[in-house]
Amino acid sequence: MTIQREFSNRSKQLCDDALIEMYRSMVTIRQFEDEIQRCFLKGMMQGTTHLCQGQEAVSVGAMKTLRDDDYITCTYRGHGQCLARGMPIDRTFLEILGRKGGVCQGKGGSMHLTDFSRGLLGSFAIVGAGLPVAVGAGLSAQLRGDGQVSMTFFGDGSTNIGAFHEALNLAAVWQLPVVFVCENNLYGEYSPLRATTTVDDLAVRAAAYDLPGYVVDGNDVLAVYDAIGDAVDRARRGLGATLVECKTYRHSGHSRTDPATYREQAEVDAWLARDPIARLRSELVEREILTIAQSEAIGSELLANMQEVSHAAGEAPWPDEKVMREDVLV
Ligand SMILES: Cc1ncc(C[n+]2csc(CCOP(=O)(O)OP(=O)(O)O)c2C)c(N)n1
Ligand SMILES: [Mg+2]
Repeated sequence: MTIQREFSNRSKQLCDDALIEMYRSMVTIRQFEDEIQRCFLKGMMQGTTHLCQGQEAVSVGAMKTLRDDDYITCTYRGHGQCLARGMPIDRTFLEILGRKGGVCQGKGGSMHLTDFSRGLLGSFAIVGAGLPVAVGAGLSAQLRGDGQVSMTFFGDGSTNIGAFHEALNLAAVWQLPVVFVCENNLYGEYSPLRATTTVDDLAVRAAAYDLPGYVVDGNDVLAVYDAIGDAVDRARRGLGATLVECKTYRHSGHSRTDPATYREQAEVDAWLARDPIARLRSELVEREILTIAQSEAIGSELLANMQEVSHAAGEAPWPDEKVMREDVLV
């Protein structure tokens, strides 16, 4: 089975308002991550951060293809997916700072954002751990037969983990409605993909399970929407799972204060020139859906709100001690 690189152009059917909403969503994620990084550096955040600046198009393009009752799992680098799925900015911020009012009552933090009401079954800090859970959700959807789809996000590094192969195998054998979305950002922690993996296109691994493998430009939100839309369609029609590899890049380091000095500046510059937000903005301006002035106004409006949310989260109380003892299995 060969890799597929051409997809339906369903994005042509998106109305202007939908495109502007996707733009707003990507800008929101970028500003959110920038603000979380500032809070982290100020010592306001416990633990660590894994930010997704540069990868916003994958989250936004993918979420746009889903129904409200679909399921999602993601990784510790999952803030973007949660926000794109509609997790409220303020409650997400509170959660990451470990405060009262957070989506998980401040007990999950950055790496465990979860919201069952939105089908967000969990962010997983263990590499590859979200895939089998998504397969289980896919099995439940198949048994109910109501056309739900389960989508799981993971990094390139996860494709070398046993759970990745077990998940693809089971999804293939049982023809489950699962969409495997690999965000190939070319690095697993501080190791370039080539140091740990012998293939350039991770989508070829789908062939081992007789599943379709798609490769798409993960910095082009409309291309992501087209490709993942096709995979979701297959799943909903009972045709089974697909592995979609989105080629993308994280602008910052792996986590915390990683300066990412293991990357060549020329490589970083080349990817910054392909910034997914700037690309969508150019396209919308070219198509006369948005003016530069309007895009700047959107940026300022969202930033003012983000700063307010961040300030309020920093002032918010810690969870009550009683709450800390709830939901704990002893
Ligand atoms: C099973 C397991 N092994 C190792 C780690 C440590 N670890 C955390 S993130 C990471 C890199 C994963 O890279 P990738 O899947 O490409 O995701 P990215 O961070 O690039 O989004 C590793 C090895 C872990 N969390 N879980
Ligand atoms: Mg990676």
